[in-house]
Amino acid sequence: MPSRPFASPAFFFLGTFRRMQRHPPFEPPEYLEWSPDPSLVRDYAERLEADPERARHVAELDASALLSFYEDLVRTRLHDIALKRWVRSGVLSKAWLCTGEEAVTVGAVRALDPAVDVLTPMIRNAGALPMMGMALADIFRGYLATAESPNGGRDLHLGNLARGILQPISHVGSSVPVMAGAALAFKLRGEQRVALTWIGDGATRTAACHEGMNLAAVLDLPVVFVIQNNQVALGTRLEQHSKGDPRRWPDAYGIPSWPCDGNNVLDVYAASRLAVERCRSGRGPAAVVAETFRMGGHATHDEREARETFPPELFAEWGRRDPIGLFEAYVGNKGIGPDALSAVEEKVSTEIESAATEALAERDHTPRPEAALYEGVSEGGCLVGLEKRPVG
Ligand SMILES: Cc1ncc(C[n+]2csc(CCOP(=O)(O)OP(=O)(O)O)c2C)c(N)n1
Ligand SMILES: [Mg+2]
Repeated sequence: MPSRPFASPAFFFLGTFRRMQRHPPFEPPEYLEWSPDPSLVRDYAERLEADPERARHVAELDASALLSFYEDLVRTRLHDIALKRWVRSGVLSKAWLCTGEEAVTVGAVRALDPAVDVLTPMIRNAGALPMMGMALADIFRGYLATAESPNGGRDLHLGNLARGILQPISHVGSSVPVMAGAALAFKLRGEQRVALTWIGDGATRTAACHEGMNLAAVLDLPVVFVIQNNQVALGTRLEQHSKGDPRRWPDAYGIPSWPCDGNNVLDVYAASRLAVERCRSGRGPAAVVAETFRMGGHATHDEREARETFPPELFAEWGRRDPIGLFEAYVGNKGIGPDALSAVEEKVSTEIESAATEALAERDHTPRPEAALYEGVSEGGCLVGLEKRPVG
């Protein structure tokens, strides 16, 4: 019999559960009074045990690994809260956040080997950047578009080839053929490396996405496509832009896929590990289909419209599934105490504050206009960066 640590809902009220600090002006109302729903916490754990292959990957995670997941989740949330504070205080006009979707990024990146693999994050995957080694201050510099920002203030889509991060393309779907191309390079060179990108539910409807996924399939390329179904594309709900079950979309290309609970970081991780394993062993592309929900607007400017796009009950339902709160409840029941979680939150919070302060101090470092014409333009593109990185 597998152990059932959640047999009694009362277990949660014995002091094992610790919630990260709330930030009332900057978080969805559903998160402010959050407390664990015992049935959801039970489902969370049971899902991880349901499939032996996934359970094997989760069972390998010790307390220190689980705390690393927590660190990545908390950093992703606090990064967004720092940006929202900047919006509210007039530093930025708007920011694109991933509130409620943090687990889709963290779980997928954790499945990669950051020393050899490459990824391209979409706007809701900024959490991937520090996980691949980009300095937090550089991410804030990107938003401020200062001369020292990673792309010299050209764009808030950030990359760092030396860290395996290809700068995303603003046109959604276009990163799909680019990552198929990176994977083709790995295959032609006989390198056991994997490329990964996220594709929003809306972005899956583009021609570029279709061409890229099809190319990856017919050439058996080592690329993982994480379909991030957050139920909406800008202000268009899923059922307004697509027919059929998103979990079946990869079937159209003959690409095997692993559906997962996008609010369960360990389920996303386990599904992504299986997808990455397939790619690394030369068996061709794989997809992970993560179901989640955008708890805010497309960006900070249309949060009110987003609340009108969906009924309040849906926000309430997904609000109960806060990926960080559920993870806190899960690890609390695995014996990770409140002090360990507090220490992580305190460390990350200090890092975020100091990175934001560092970047803000350079706020008036406007890029020289002529720098846009030549600096960083003629280095030979991504192949230079891909070759520079060590091969495992
Ligand atoms: C090819 C293209 N068409 C339209 C846009 C404008 N646009 C930016 S984000 C977005 C919605 C994308 O939705 P989805 O792929 O589901 O990602 P999400 O924003 O939900 O994470 C649109 C239509 C764009 N950037 N590129
Ligand atoms: Mg979407």
